[in-house]
Parts: sequence; C-alpha cells; structure tokens
Amino acid sequence: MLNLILFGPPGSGKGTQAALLVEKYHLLHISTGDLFRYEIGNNTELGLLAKSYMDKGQLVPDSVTIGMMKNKLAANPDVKGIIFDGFPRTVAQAEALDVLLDDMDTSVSYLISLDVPDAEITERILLRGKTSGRSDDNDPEIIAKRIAVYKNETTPVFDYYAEEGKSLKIKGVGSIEDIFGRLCEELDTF
Ligand code: B4P
Repeated sequence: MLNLILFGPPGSGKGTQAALLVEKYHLLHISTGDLFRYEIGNNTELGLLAKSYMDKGQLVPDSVTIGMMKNKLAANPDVKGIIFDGFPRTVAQAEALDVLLDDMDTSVSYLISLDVPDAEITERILLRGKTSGRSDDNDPEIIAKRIAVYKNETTPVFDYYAEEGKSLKIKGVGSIEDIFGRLCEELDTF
C-alpha cells in the first residue's frame, strides 16, 4: 500500500496537489480540513467544535481529530493506498496514525513536504479568501497565527518521520503542473 502524507504549511498547496495525485494513483484522499468543513456545513456538534478552533487559527484538539481519522479509516478497509492531507499535524497525531495503520498491517510510506516561503503562503491564502468563504482565510492576523502554529506544533512531525528516513522536501513554488511533476517523480520511485 502506498500511504503518503502530504505535508507543508497552510496554503502550501496540499489540497491542490492531493486532488491531482488521487486521480493519477487512485488513492483514497483524506483531508482533515475538508472533513471538518463538511461537519461545519452540516452544523453538527463536531463541526461547531472544530469551527471554534479553526476560526482562531488554532488546531482542533488531537483527541477529536484522531477519533475522526479512526472512523474514516474504519469506513475504508479495502483501499490501494491513502493520501493524508493536513494530517498528522502534531507528533501525538503521528503516533496515533502509526498505530491505526499498524492495525491495518500497513505503515506510512513517505512524508513529502511542500516548501513555500511565508510571504507567498500569506498571499495565496488571502487570494483564496476572496472566494472561499473560509473565515480563517481573510484575516492576516489569523493567517500569521496558523503559520506560527505550523512552525511550533507541526514541523516536529517532519522530524518524527525523518528519523525513519521517510521525510523529504520538494520545492512548492512554481506552476501547479510543475509541482505535480516533482511529486510524481518521487512517487514513481516507490
Ligand atoms: P486545511 O484545510 O488543511 O487548510 P490549508 O492548510 O489552508 O490548505 P492547503 O495546504 O491544502 O492549501 P491549498 O491546496 O488549498 O486546514 C484548515 C484548518 O483546519 C487548520 O488551520 C486547523 O484549524 C484545522 N485542521 C485541519 N487538519 C487538522 C489536524 N490534523 N489537526 C488539527 N486541526 C486541523 O492551497 C492554498 C491556495 O493556494 C489555494 O487557493 C490554491 O489555489 C493556491 N495554490 C496552490 N498551489 C499553488 C501554486 N503552485 N501557485 C500559486 N497558488 C497556488
């Protein structure tokens, strides 16, 4: 099974690239951000809870996020492989993911991080904010908070998988097609 963690700061293009990768490699795409937005759209209890964190640029608590991931994996037992988009975002989530995949007799194959400078990220998110309707995309202060959370809480996940020789970085700046080409080059060696 090919299990890829697509990693990188907010707005680095994880969702954009994941959509292209699932088409080419026929993998299951799991985006925790999309799962939360689905719950928010349906006004569920989980959605209301997630929104209270997302609107502030904070991470949704690990227990909630891990529980949601567990349900999603249990609902999809027979997949060829999975793209994890926006998960894990903390070391506790990474540890939980390893256990969940171990129970499925599989493991993380690779973590690929999209490397994009802060200034470009902020520009991209603000641009998306004009049409996305996402309240976390419109305010430069919230965006700065999301970037700070990424640096403090999420980058240790890169080091966590680097210890197993599974982490790599690719340049996340350029056209969407060029970045997709770089990702495919890496995945085709798997
Ligand atoms: P996410 O939904 O994961 O959002 P993201 O990091 O902003 O998006 P992504 O990197 O996928 O960017 P995209 O392709 O859209 O998270 C949102 C929030 O949910 C988090 O802040 C957190 O609160 C919560 N959450 C999610 N997962 C969690 C977890 N595991 N634990 C706790 N909380 C969690 O690209 C961004 C923009 O750039 C788009 O407009 C795109 O068109 C553009 N773009 C893409 N590639 C480009 C390129 N090459 N050049 C120019 N523009 C490009």
